[in-house]
Amino acid sequence: MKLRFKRRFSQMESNIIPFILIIGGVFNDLALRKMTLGNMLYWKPIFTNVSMLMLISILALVLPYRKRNHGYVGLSIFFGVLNALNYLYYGHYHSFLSLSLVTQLTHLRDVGNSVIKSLDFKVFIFTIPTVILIMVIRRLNKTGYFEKMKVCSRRKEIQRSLIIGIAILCMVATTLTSTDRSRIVKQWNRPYLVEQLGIYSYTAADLIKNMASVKVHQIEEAEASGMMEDLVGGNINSRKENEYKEIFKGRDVYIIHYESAQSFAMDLEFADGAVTPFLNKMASEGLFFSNFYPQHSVGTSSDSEFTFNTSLLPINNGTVFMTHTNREYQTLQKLLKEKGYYSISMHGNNGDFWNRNIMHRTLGYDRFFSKEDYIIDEEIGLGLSDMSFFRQSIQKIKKLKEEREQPIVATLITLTNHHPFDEVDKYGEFNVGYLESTGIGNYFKSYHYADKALEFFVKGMDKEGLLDNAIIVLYGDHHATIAKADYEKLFNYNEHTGSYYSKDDPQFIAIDGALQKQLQRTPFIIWSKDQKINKVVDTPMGMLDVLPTLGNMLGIFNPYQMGVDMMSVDTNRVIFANGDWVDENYYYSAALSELYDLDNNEVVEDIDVSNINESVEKQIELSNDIIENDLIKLFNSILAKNKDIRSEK
Ligand code: GP9
Ligand code: MN
Repeated sequence: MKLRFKRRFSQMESNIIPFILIIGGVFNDLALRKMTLGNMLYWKPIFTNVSMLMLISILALVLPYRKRNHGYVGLSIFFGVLNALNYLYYGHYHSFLSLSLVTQLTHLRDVGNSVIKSLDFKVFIFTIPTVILIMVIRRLNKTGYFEKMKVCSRRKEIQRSLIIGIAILCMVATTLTSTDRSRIVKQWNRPYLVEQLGIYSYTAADLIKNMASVKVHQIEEAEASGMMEDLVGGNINSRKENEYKEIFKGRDVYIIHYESAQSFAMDLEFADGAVTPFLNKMASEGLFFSNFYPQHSVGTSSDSEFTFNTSLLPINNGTVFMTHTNREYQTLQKLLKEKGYYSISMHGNNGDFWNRNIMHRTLGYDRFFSKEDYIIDEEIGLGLSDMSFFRQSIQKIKKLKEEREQPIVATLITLTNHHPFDEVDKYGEFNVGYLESTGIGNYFKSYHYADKALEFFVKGMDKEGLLDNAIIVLYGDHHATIAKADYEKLFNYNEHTGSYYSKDDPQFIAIDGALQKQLQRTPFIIWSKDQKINKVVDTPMGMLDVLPTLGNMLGIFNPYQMGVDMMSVDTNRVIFANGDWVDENYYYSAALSELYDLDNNEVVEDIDVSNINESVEKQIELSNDIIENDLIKLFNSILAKNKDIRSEK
């Protein structure tokens, strides 16, 4: 027994460096999951990490013995950087990095600045394992440890790491549920994969999927045709006449893509008044969807533009605007152009941001006015200030209307109200009381500026007589990635004591589950000067439902839409690209596999939602398949072929 222990110990001793490397890698994953997803001590990811780190550490074993420590240090640095980048990315996008995002590098450079500006110094935690490893190697070098160590045969060491690593992986694999397996293949729910399997297994799975450039799954023509027939048939059969049909037909359509505008702030007032007084006025005068979710994924602004125009979900392993511009989509722009509209988009940032120069053509816009089409007389944040953007855009629209008889549809994409909201000296005065100098307080200052710019635009357009036969369609494109600690400040301030409730105070409001999801809602308003429709709709609505709803009012119909006409339903389920969903009563978090009651934000255990989850996954898959496999183009070609065959008979 003693001899065996001695042998075991000397084996451990001769592997102290890889042992410290693996412990350090596990520590980094624990820290990452604790600081992002919140949960940490769960056995599956820990075991999976040990096996993955063991298998990856073989890379150092192939080096000559005296170079191995460099290899171990290099791997340790890689693990630290991988976790640190994921930690920073999660803070901005509430998801984890994917190789597919590499195509977004141009875009990430700019957003990267705002991520760096909000750099959280906890990120340096991920350097600790490497520092310790280097110190131990230095120490052992001094004692001549590596010279004295008996070098085992490389083949044996590699064999041992392979056997143990694969054995642990197989053991974990036997515990995977069907949901786990399906999510590993699809990978649109990254937080779930990291939570269940740890960052190293998720990264390896992502690498394999992207390197193999595996499509969601290849589809035979017959299968594709069947799927599309069901979708189109379902849309045609479920189409219901309602009083809003063609109510705005032929009017000019001004679409405001309202950057980072969240609905919760519309109810807030401070010493200087409401955060968004003009937006609130528009909501009270128009058709206001007060329970609206933009359904964006990692593509944020561009996802919202995509879903608004196509009534398809964003993909979750990348961004359509960057990687799927060469597909055929049926869009609002194309459908209105068939009715004689001239279609333009306008934005005060570089045209290559989010690849808009390319993707706006794919969406069917006739003209895209980007930064180079404007006089950059005032910059705030990522580009031209909203006030200047709107002032110049009114003149461009006025000129277009003078030159053209036809109705126009114009999408104006705002920019100033963008993370990290730190140019408070340029937003104008707006006192936010106890929230002064906080991230959320700066957001309200920035939002208040954007509200003033919006007011300037609407009044400026009206002064030019451009609103008499028009509608304004406004949507908040996504939430503003406000830190949870900031939301807690807003909800847990005790104005009697001038201090904040502590987390164990019974009055403390935790920002999680359904409340966190509902805070991410954004406004959706269809407004007209004549207040033709003046109503609040609180049925849950997603960006998917915009084209069906607005299209009915404009007299257009998209047979490939995946949303519903909100004016024809009194119940609805909003689904998200990561498998989450929300309806009138519940919010389901796919990452946590938890169901929350919307009334009290409590977790509900006694309701089986597996059927709903299955149907949600089918809808996500259908949307992904349509995009990945270009099924609209395929189906249109099948229809054209059948038409030719019919006409030959
Ligand atoms: C960039 C602007 C903001 O031009 O649309 O993009 P976002 O960072 O919100 O996706
Ligand atoms: Mn945006």
